[in-house]
Amino acid sequence: MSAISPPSDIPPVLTELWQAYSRGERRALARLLTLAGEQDYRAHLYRLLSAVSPSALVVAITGAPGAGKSTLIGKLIPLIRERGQSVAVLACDPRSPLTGGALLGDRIRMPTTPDDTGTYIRSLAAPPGRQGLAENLDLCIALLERFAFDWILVETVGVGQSDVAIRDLVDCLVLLIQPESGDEIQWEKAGLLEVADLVVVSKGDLPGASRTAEQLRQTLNLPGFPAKPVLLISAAKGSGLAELLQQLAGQPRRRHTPEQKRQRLLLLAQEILAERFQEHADLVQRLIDEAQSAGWDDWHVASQLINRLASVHAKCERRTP
Ligand SMILES: Nc1nc2c(ncn2[C@@H]2O[C@H](COP(=O)(O)OP(=O)(O)OP(=O)(O)O)[C@@H](O)[C@H]2O)c(=O)[nH]1
Ligand SMILES: [Mg+2]
Repeated sequence: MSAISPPSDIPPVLTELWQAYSRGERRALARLLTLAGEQDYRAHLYRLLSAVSPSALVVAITGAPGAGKSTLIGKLIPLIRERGQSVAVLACDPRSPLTGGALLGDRIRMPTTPDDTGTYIRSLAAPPGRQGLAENLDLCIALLERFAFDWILVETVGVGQSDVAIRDLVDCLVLLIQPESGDEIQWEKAGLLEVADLVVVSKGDLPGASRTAEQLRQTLNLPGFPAKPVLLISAAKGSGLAELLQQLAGQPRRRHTPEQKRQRLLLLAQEILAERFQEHADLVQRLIDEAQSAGWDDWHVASQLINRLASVHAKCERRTP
């Protein structure tokens, strides 16, 4: 990693951490991943990370709770290490890591050697409104990418819409489906079956797994449409894992195509907008009161909210580009 000197208006605490992180210190990486969730630091981190050139393969593994995501990741880690490559895991937890049990469960299912510097596992809390997708995920991926991990695996609980959004943050989206769970119907409704790059039926050692995979192949590979791979694996038996890894390694790195970049920017803009509405709750309330007495329609109120927020920010944010 090159030790780029941070610009002079970066807070001193961040400058120090950035230098330690640039020297490859994992403790600094951990701290920066925490700061990536704090509003005061996010803009600075985006600036520091703007020169990162894409190098990692970023794979999201999503699926219903209990589909076997953590177990699968736990089995992929040693296979990736055997290839001589490093791997970082981001587990997006819809519950708070302080109160939820998932963090501990995930760690147990993803055993790692403590002194293996080629592996890193981190849990991210996803705010309730985001339904499983951590809002600082993009920044965390960039931090891990600059730390030179070859693979970044993201575990998210599939809850529909937010996982469709995750597609734009990663190179490859894997949808994990348990045998005979009926989940296919839910994913189909949410559009996730359509946007997933790879569909994997987990727990291939259980009865009905081959049947589920066959049904999915028939549903997904209709004549005239691009073929979508459906794989059958068993983390318990270790079957299908090498094939899955090979498929993943061969995926095109689409994260930095113009279309993905555009989608990521839109997602970020929406996040910033949502944060700013929260920051300016007083302005929002004033406008709603005003609208009520003036009898405005909802569309007009919403448009005014955006306009006023923009003008407040234009006044207080006189930043040089
Ligand atoms: N029979 C069988 N069970 C499995 C297999 N993989 C995982 N399981 C079991 O499925 C259960 C859920 O596995 P996890 O890996 O925690 O699933 P998850 O999708 O990460 O779950 P959440 O993080 O809670 O959403 C555990 O009891 C695992 O032991 C498999 O290949 N075969
Ligand atoms: Mg899990």
